[in-house]
Amino acid sequence: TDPGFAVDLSNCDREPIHILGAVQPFGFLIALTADWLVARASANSAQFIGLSPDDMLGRPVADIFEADAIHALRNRITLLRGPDSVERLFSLPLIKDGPAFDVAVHFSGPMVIVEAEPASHDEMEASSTVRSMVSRLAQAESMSAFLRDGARQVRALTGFDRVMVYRFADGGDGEVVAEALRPGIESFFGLHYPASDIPSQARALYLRNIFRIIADVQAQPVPVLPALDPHGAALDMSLCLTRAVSPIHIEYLHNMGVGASLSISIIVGGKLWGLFACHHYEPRLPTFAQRSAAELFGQIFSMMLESRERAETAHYEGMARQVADRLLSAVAQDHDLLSNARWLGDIMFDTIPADGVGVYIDGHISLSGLTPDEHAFAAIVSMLNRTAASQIFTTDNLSQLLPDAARHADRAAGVLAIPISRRPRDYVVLFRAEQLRSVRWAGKQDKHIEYGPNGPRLTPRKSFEEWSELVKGTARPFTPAELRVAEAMRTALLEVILRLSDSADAERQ
Ligand code: BLA
Repeated sequence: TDPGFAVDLSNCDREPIHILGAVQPFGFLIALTADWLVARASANSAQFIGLSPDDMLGRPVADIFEADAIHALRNRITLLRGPDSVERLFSLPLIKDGPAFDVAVHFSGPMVIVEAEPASHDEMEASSTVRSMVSRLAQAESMSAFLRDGARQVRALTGFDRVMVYRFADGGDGEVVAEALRPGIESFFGLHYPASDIPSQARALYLRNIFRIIADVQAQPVPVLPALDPHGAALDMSLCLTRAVSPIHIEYLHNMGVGASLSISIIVGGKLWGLFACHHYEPRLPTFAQRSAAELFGQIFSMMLESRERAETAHYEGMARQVADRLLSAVAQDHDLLSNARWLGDIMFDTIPADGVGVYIDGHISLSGLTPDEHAFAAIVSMLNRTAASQIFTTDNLSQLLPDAARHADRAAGVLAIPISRRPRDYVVLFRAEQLRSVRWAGKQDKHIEYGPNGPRLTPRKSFEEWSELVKGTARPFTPAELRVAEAMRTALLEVILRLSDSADAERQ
């Protein structure tokens, strides 16, 4: 990387967080060449094994670790599967007459990376702990209960003060969709943050390495020596458990008054769905066994979430078909219903949540819920006639198309329009209010805090303000699933309307 590259708020998606070259002080790291010579060591190694990097660099690891330890490490390395796997060993004595360590090994390119921290001698059985966590989750009745129980389980396991389920939207911004808290701390539930708070390189890394801990936000990172190998390359620490994290992110945590942070990736369908994001207001390092269990829990939680989402989609599609059928048979019996906005809203809002509905038929207007007034609605209809009159039309920011619509964004920023005649003219239109309307920061002002060099931008409150700025005038977008439902309703409506006009024709003849 360019040594003159300074990270600031405008370029932090370019910060090379996988090669920052330091570990956190709770453990140490040794990098071995393919022939098991020590190529790198973290500057704090003497604190753990009495040997400094100078004592070790260039020497065969057989001179340093006990034969049994080397044997155990070699065995584990043969178990590594795929480029992104990490193996763990518990309570392993590394040096003669020395203490035991909890150890992780993995490959970074051709190098074997050994990370170790004093053994916690935690007798916890990760698999049975996780099994009981999972069995509770399986009983959750709704998606929101499932997410909340997930947060509670992670809090029970790790002891962190705050455990959030943070979910990414398509644009990369995110929302706290569930939370478990130590009593007495401010809730972040329902708050939104801009995509920039977890920049793209961090997201890419979190897909490969699903667990990270910052055990003490105040702790000084410890360099891994030498920083560059003879070819000038830095050590890729993507998969390290002790990786010291981005100073920008540390500043964020510091500004929030957080002492320790832990996060676990939630991956659904190969994509980063979200994170368990956890804060503690003191430094905190769960044991190696607890961290391993939390990581395993994250993987199982992700799989359960994926299958729940699939079941939810199937249920939703079934419900949508029923709604279309109900619409069809009700309107066939009483076609005045079609121009009754209130009735249409009642029937449609369960499957396509919206704040208001308008109908335009033969020049007559009917409105219900949060909508523009008649005059503005007529302007929307004429815009629809000019644009995509024979197809379903959506926007999450109407004022981009109709500048006048900015006036009523608080009522109708998003539009889903279903044409209900073959020629342009008649529509059922669903409206969504600006999303800010329903989201407000609830908490008290931040308590007094000394901000880092980038100032209060790096706080959740400022993040939330930034997100608010970004989404001003926009509604929560209509999803592809909702569009499919709208399509089914359109087919149903067209069918009745055709039948009605056929019978009207028949009467005339
Ligand atoms: C990483 N940012 C993160 C992580 C979270 C957040 C959860 C994962 C690392 C961890 O476990 O702590 C974001 N944390 C939040 C948010 C809340 C929270 C939104 O608690 C809300 C309550 N961060 C910024 C800005 C930049 C930035 C403006 O806010 C850059 C301009 C950078 N965030 C940043 C970087 C990382 C990060 C670089 C990666 C840290 C690493 O893994 O090295």
